[in-house]
Amino acid sequence: MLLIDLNGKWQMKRVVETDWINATVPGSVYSDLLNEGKIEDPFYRENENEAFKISEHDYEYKRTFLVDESVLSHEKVFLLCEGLDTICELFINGKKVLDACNMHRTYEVDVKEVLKEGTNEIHVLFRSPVAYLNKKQQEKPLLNPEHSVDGIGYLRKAHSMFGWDWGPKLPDMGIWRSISIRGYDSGRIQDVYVLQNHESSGVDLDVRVNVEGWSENEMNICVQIESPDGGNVLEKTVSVTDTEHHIPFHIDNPQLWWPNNLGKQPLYTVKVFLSESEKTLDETTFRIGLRTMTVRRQPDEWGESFEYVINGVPIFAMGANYIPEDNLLPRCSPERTKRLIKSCVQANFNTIRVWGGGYYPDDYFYDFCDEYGLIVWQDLMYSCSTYVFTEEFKENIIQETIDNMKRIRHHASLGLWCGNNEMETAWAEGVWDKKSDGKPDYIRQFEVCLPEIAKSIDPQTFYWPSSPSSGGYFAHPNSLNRGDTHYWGVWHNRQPFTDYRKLYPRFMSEFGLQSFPLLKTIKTFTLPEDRNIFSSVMEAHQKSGTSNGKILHYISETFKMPKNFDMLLYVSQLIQAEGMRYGVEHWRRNRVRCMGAIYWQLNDCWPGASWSSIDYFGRWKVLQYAARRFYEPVHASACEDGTMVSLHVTNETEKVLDGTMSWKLMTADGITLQEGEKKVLVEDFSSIECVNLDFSNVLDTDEKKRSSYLAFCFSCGDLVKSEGTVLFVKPKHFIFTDQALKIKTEEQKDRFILHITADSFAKFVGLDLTDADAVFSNNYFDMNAGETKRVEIMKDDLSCPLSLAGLKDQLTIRSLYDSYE
Ligand code: BMA
Repeated sequence: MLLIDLNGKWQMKRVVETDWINATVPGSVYSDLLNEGKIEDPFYRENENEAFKISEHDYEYKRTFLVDESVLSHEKVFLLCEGLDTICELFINGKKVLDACNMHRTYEVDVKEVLKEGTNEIHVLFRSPVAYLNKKQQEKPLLNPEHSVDGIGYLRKAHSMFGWDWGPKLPDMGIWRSISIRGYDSGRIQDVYVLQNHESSGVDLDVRVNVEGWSENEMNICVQIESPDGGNVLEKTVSVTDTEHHIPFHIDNPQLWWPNNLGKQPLYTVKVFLSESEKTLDETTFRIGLRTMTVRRQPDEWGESFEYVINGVPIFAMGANYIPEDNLLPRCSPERTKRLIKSCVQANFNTIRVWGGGYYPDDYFYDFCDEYGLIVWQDLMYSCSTYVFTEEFKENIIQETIDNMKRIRHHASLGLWCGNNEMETAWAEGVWDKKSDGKPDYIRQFEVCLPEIAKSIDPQTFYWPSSPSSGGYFAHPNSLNRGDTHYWGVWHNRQPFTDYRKLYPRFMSEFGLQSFPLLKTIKTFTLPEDRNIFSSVMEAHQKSGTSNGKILHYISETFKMPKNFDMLLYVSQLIQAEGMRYGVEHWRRNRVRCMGAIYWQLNDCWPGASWSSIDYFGRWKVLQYAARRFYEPVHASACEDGTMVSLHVTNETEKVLDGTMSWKLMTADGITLQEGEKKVLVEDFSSIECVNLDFSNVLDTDEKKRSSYLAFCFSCGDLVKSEGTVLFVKPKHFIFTDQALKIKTEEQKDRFILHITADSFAKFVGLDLTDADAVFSNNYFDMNAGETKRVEIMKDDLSCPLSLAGLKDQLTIRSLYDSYE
């Protein structure tokens, strides 16, 4: 039971200084210094370099709090620290009560003896994480990526805070999650785990309640299970006889939880009370979803399948990789995360991978995934580094894993636990073997210790040793024939994105292309003179070497040279979106053989160039809009080869579709050269080729190939389900003409409606607002000559309220044709 909330106002200072300044807890050194005007925004221009130096110093925090007799009258009084970042000593009234060294852990200390009635003082001393790593590296160097501070494997602290190929080096410190004093009498609930057994007659629940008791008095456990609408409550009470109790429930007519686009997300509330006579000693509440969820691996003609199976249904996983939302953790909030998760489902995601180089997200992250229906692929927090698996390290990470698995395991959205990011591949295919003797430690950690913990703490969730992996023990971890795959030939090796079509992975969990964020975002960290992609400031906000040049390389393969900085940003996003579309459509066409596409990466932790589809400020890049189309449950796509085109439909729904695929070969100014249609039946959860077309007779000159395109559309009755276009040359060689794009606007109570017209074929028609942010119902789409497109903006999705006139003032429109001279 909460007795004293220690969050709120504290004081802090650098240890060697004398003046204390105001601080906020939960919080951090960087954010306190920033709030008190002691440093400039570390994200601005090249401020990161100076700001980094802060992390080379030690800092301390203190506050006082009042303790009255009622606090001390509890049998047990604990200090609960839900997040300490990272190496610190904690004192109460001058007595050391805790040494902590793991940001991912929850620490609890019995403080009854050190507290006194009246004013008490708590004092936390944080040691520089950078000084610590430097010292440890001198003793025995560990391997890690070039882009981070060396030795990250020595500290259980979000690795990306030390710099990544998309994020700054700002290894902050502080009390980053809640801190409080809690009191208990007689006993308390230690943990609750709900095991589900799905039968044809309903769902059997085994509610496993562990209690800790220190009195002889009789205690009772009461469990209540409340239906999603709250209307029905099942309740059972048992008396405490042991530490572990199994309380069975049967749920008739269960309302099953489904991922986004596959069904609803009903959540049952579980309440557990521990009581003594009439007095409640402890209680806990959480929500579960009734579903079965696993990963099926079955030998087949290609090797071994790797697919999520939910409630018995194998599904094609669609989503992106999630990284920490901010390098300064106090800037994260439920509102920001909610907006991000909502953006994922708006773009038809059904899954999200929490990448292993950050931290275990807050409870609200999983709550939103439960509510919106995103399956969470949860990496454990190890990435691209070697670790020394000493007894001390082992104890530390076991505790960390238990803390986090117990916290997260009940969430309906939890899909799997994965040992680490890209470490098995580094050992099996990289150069680590020649530089380090840590390979046996790797096996002990990820293939013995952690899976054992997972099995005892969360036996109902699938464990996977690494991403990518083929099942472990260095057996071709990045094989295309089994397990999951990361493919970086496109981008890191500069291969053309058309190479994606040469690959038939079982589950693609990482692939990506970089782009720049929007101009509005770049303006937040640059001066006008910095707005050139090779300026020192723009290069400082590109963390992957000389990748600004690589973005230009990819642009040059597909598009004309953009005419100015702003257009370069736009075209960089187009190339990224085209690459991802190209890959995903191919893998969805090969549904069954491939059952997942999770692109790298969803979001950013600061403003800069990266692989993200949503930038630091939550703004949708072109890719996020493209994902909304290429992840739509019913998606039509084209596979072109010269003047041959096959048209396909992929159906990720339980409905059989009776529809029509229609196509038109057209000139840019709207003359139809050929047209046709075909009725098709698309089975549930399947992908089919509808038709194979050969235009070699019509498109017999370069001139015709450069001025004609194919528009296709799959519809069911009057409803257009999905549509697209195909060019027969690269867009840079297509002859576009002036499209005279026009917008008519209209206002309704909850939304604005835009009617857009084009005089000739327009590609990647992009809408934006100069200052405000909006999510458009469709964006960066293609338009046929003479066509009118309707696009909506929900007022709820606007970053600030706008009148119709205000909206018109800010609205901009462009297409690929406007990007060059
Ligand atoms: C993958 C990820 C990240 C990295 C990204 C881009 O390997 O796991 O470590 O940021 O590639 O290079």
